[in-house]
Amino acid sequence: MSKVASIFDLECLARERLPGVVFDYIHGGSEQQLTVQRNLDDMRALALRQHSLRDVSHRDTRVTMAGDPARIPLALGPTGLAGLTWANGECEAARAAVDFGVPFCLSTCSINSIEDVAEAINQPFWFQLYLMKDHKVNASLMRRAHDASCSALVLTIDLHTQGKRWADEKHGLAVPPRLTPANIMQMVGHPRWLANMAGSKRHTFGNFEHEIKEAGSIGSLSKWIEEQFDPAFDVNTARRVRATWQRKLILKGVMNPDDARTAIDIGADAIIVSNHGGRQLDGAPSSISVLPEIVDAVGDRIEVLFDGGIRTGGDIVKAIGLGAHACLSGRAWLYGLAARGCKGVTCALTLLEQELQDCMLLTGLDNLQRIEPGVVTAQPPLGRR
Ligand code: HOC
Repeated sequence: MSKVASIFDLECLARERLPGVVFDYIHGGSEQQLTVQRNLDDMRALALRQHSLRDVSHRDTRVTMAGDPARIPLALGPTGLAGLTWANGECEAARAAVDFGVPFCLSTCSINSIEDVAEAINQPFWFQLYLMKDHKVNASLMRRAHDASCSALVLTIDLHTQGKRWADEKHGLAVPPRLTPANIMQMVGHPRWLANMAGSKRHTFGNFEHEIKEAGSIGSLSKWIEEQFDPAFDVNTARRVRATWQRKLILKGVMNPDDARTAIDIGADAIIVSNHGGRQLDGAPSSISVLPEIVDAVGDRIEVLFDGGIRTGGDIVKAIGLGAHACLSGRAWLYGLAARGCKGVTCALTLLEQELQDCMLLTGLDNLQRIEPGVVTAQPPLGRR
């Protein structure tokens, strides 16, 4: 088995192992993928300034995220269809997260259901909610998350429609994947994936099997989302969710100071600065570029979490250095899951932790919550004044 040195290696393994229809879904973004690229480019463009004459033999990376302990400041962010990359993928990823000691967030659009994950880990986890037009479905999902002891509800606010992912449209992405001649060729060409998927408990959206009649086989995903998801979702809807859900509430998809202040106003416990990994509004700025102004706007009145372009431990330091309390990542762990299941997720987390430790050693940090200004900067311009 090839040696994995970075998240980028896991990405390559995922690309090799998955049929194109599945890999393109997890890897891609909307339209021209401008925002996907910005998340990566802007993160890379930041510089880390070192302080070397410091004793950093003791380093503390622990933090609490929305009240839950995390061994490193990173939670596994919600990602749709993870269970199409590996049999029972959401349960496998949740197990890896629990064993490692970081929060796991299950997507509404997962293959394993809320109950599957609760049974697999027997520990609290986070549940991400998309609001449907049918309020009965929303109420039922919240009730089920509550009954499964979910400690936090992550309410995604940026999916009034699904960003158009051109690759998914060309593949005719459906759930379960549609058996077109091209897709059959791809699947047959990936026998390890095919054999593994045969062991899957489910092949469609586990959370909707009893909620939405046609959820057993969804022909066109984007059409289904248009039909089911609620474009009327506004601040009053978010207030109603707050009134219903008594545990921690996190608003995901905050990209401007106004929405951040509204989150405080409605009584959310945390926000996630996120452009949905560049999968929604193509052309949106990178999440890292808007983080400082959002942090300035809300101060420490709410926990500010960050998502968007985390591929190394140094990226976590960058986000925290610019004011985030902690981070979430989607693709980094998904590549691990797609490459090697539960072990691959553990591998992704271990790599990120090692890189985080190295970055702390080399920048002179013993505690991430006390990063002084100036550690994370724009790359200084070349040349003398
Ligand atoms: C496959 C379900 O987070 C994504 C999801 C949201 C879209 C829901 C569709 O693909 O970015």
